[in-house]
Amino acid sequence: MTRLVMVSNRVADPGKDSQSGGLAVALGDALREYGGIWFGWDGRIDDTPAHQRVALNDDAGYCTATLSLTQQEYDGYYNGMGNNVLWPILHYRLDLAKPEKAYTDAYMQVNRRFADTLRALVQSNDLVWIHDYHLFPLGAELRARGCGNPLGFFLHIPFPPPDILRAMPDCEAIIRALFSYDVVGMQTAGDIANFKRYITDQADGTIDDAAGTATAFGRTITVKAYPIGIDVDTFRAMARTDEAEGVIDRLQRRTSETIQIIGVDRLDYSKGLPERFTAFQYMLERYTGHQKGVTLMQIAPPTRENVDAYSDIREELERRSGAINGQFADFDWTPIRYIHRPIARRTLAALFRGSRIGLVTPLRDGMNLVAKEYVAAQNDDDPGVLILSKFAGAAEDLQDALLVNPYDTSEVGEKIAEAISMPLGQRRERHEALLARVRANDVNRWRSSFISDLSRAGEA
Ligand code: ADQ
Repeated sequence: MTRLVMVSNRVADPGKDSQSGGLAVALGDALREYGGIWFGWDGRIDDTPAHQRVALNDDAGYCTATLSLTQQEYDGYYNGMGNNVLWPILHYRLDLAKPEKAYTDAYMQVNRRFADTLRALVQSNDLVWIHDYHLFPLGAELRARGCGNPLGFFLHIPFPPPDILRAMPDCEAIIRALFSYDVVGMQTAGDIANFKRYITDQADGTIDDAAGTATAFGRTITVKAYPIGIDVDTFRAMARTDEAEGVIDRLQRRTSETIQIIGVDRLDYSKGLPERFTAFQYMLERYTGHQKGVTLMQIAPPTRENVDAYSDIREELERRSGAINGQFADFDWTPIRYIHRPIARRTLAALFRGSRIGLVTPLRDGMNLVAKEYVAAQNDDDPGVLILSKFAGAAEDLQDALLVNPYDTSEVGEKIAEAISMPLGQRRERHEALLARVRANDVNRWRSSFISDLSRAGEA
């Protein structure tokens, strides 16, 4: 019997509402279907010998196997290599990358420790699916420990062109490690094209486009785009409960006579939030008739606050939203409502449905599930307009959104004005096309196409 072994940096807590309904649920469903284990960090720091111990739990209908990190591992592997090196570089932000040898060492050390523990948990028929940039080397470490199982890797964030990628410390070793997997999946065709360019130009490898394979370092692997999606019907239903109606009603009473624009992002420099505020300011300055007629609600919960770049962006956003509100607000209207904390997913779904414009303008994003959630939540007969950055992976598929260059704040401002005045017929046409794409590439397709390619690799 084939089981699935899922591995990610953090193992999701199925009890948390902010996670339920998202990727955590999709992966949890796959584990319930196949049986198996979800392995990774439990999110805790523990400097006692107990951090070595793996904790098993099967409360969620599948087994989780988790480890704690020591403070030194957390600082080097997670905060250092993960947040200060790989995340900025893979998001094209070489200016924010702070590579240090201690980080690379800790990164390898944690990947080796994970491999030691995981090796003992993997059974001979298991499919092993490893997620994201924290764990690039894990497949190679498992192979070094004699693991012959089908190994798959999926990168959730962008894969940049070779010249940017080469800023990664030990870049060649990391790419070589990817060839220990049988299937390497990325979000978009653009990411795959960048990967293939690295293989042909820097690794002396070859590509077979028809077969979807790359050959280098003595191995041939499947390399494909598997665009991640959402559970469309579940999210649509969440936006239509009695509770959701109550939220929308309250929202519309508070903002009567105004058009609501919504932005929902983790507070991260990759999400283009200061530029978004400036674009909104541009629109208010240029289209004075829209003043008092439109409100931007930006929900941006904190993440990674102990990294300087994140506290900087928080301060910048507070300054910018304060300045814009100071410039335009009146006793009966506040242009920007900035909420700096997590909101329950069911409330988010209702807020999406109650908002005429979804503003999703990352400077760079692997996919961006918020764009898809916004589309799914809309009323089919009176839908809102999605404004989407052309640098989000989602733009490859969602061509019927109003696509924008997020760096060009006047262009984004003009598109906001266009969205405000878009006639119902055009809104419906665009929404119908967008919803069809969101449905075509939903989370079930993402999961099952990856797993079936991985099983095929196992048979081969
Ligand atoms: P993220 O960078 O986190 O994910 P995204 O794809 O938008 O970005 O997913 C965020 C999720 O968190 C969405 O489901 C959203 O609804 C939820 N969320 C955001 N703000 C919230 C809030 N205030 N309260 C509660 N929930 C909130 C990474 C990559 C993306 C890629 C995903 C999945 O950076 O590019 O799309 O993984 O692969």
